[in-house]
Amino acid sequence: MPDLPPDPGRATAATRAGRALLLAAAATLGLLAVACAGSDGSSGSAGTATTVAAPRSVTVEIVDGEFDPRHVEVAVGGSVTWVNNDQTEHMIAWTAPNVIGSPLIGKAGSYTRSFDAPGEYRYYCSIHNEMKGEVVVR
Ligand SMILES: [Cu+2]
Repeated sequence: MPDLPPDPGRATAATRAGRALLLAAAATLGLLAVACAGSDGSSGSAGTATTVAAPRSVTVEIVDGEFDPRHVEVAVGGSVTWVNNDQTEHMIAWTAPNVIGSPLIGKAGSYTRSFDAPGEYRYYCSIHNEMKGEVVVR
């Protein structure tokens, strides 16, 4: 035969208050956890959205006496390959920084250079000086 507490109404109210506090605390912790997860996720995606990563490798076609595309971007440590789809030979020379250019690139030939430092690398064809291009490394 169960004994009732001396003051059931008061005990119940206290128990309810305690449960409400616990629920509020749990809800707050839960919201904080969700908020943290949300901010972590959004900061990651915001970072990739504002700075689109440059590709690791890029191909530039040489056709009709032009570099196509003339402007390319590549990641630091990445490489650019020039493919000669023209009928004549071409040869890449660098304006700055001053580095050795390519050997002669014959018909259907190609030349690949990797870039280890960020910067703007301008080049031209040492046979046809009007042919110009640029590689941005970032
Ligand atoms: Cu040329």
